[in-house]
Amino acid sequence: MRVKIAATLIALGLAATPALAETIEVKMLNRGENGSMVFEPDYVELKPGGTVKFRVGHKSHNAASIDGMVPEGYAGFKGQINEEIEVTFDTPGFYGIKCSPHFAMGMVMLIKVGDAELTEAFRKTDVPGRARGRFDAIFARIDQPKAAQ
Ligand SMILES: [Cu+2]
Repeated sequence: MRVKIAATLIALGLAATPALAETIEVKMLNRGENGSMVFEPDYVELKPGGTVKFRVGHKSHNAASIDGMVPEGYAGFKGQINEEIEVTFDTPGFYGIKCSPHFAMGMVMLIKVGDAELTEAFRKTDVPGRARGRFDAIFARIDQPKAAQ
């Protein structure tokens, strides 16, 4: 019995190894806590090698990276409508994500990978008005902890 418990503890220890990559689920929704046409959550922080799984909450959405809002040299990705995709992020930096058909309605989110600085150029990337409003709200939330220090 004692041996069995020890073996279980070892197994648990291995499962908790920090190297084990994390996966965070983001839902694509017609309506969420922050209004209509949203990703929920709209801000995710990952370690390099972490994965976001974009889940279909409601139909007619997709997840795609926004040109100009990804680390330099990043190829980008684009899911099909109603497609649940898992995207692994290896390169540190900020990634702006949109739903292609609802970009103009402000359906966007932000992903931070590793240590990254939110540059002025990134903040000012040209996006539709409602997307601008959502991004500015996310940036304000990110900035808040710094201001409180
Ligand atoms: Cu959408």
